[in-house]
Amino acid sequence: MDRNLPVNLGRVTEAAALASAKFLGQGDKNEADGAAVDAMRRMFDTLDIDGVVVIGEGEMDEAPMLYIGENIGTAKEDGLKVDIAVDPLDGTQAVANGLANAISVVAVAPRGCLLHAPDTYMKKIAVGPKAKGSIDIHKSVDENIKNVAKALNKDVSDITVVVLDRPRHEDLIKQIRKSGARIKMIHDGDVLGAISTCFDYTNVDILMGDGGAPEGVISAVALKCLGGEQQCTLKPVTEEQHRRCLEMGADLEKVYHIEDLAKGEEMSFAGTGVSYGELLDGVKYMENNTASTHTLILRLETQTIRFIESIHQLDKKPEYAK
Ligand code: VTB
Ligand code: MG
Ligand code: MG
Repeated sequence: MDRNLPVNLGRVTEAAALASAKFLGQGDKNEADGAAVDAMRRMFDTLDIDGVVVIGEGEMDEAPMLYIGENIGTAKEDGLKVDIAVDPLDGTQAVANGLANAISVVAVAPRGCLLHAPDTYMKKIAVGPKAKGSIDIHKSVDENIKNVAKALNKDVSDITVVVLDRPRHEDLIKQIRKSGARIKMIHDGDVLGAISTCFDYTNVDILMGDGGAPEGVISAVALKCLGGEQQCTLKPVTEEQHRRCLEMGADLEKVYHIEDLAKGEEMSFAGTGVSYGELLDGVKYMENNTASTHTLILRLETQTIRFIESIHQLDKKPEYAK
């Protein structure tokens, strides 16, 4: 894939972040999400790719923009054919309530390489590169924590597990506490949670728990670029979710490794902070009608990790991206 594509993906997530960050704490998650979706789509349409959305904001009838199957980009027949996975705003609730760690994310790979995951829950375990090879989703919480501690040369009491704060995780939380490890609870955003395991300064060692399957595909791309590991199983809860899994011929027993979610040797990821966070700063509004963004850009081919801090002159931006 074009080596400039990842940086252009950063432009896409920057635009979505700038468009949605102004709704921080305003109590309206749909408004924040809508602004992110719109800005993302318009910026995508400036890119010279022949893209298809495989992970998006719902089916065509339900979502007016960035629906699954939508064509993206200006390239036609002979252009670069890619799969696109988006979450224009992972953490709509976080933005609405003025909370941390909302991000805008996209992942891109050659056509056919990203799993068309059903919109259901997924049980996940993820670690960074130093603990790669030490997890097994079929083993107990306690065993996994002990094995990760061993791989990281840490005491179990120095291990931190990041978990989505949800009632469904009550038992998981009990098991983590019993093992002696620490817990970092997050309101939203298990994509960022998974990525955090790859950066020492976040002090997060393992992600555990059930989050969205679409988010699982996006974090698989990021973790692949960062050399981490993720294992997942589909976990439909409602009848509707079971139906979606069956329709897609999904196997509920299967352990999905990174390679099953994101195939091949070429892919890119970009994520921009919307609200404040440990790994990425949120959008900051500054003097003279400027705003700053903080973006993580990953490219598997070279495994380059870029953090880009941009200062935007808002009066020079198109209306949808400010
Ligand atoms: C997670 C989280 C998202 O959905 O995937 C979660 O990363 C799972 O669903 O930020 P529930 O919210 O129903 O628990 C989000 O919270 C929203 O997309
Ligand atoms: Mg979203
Ligand atoms: Mg989401």
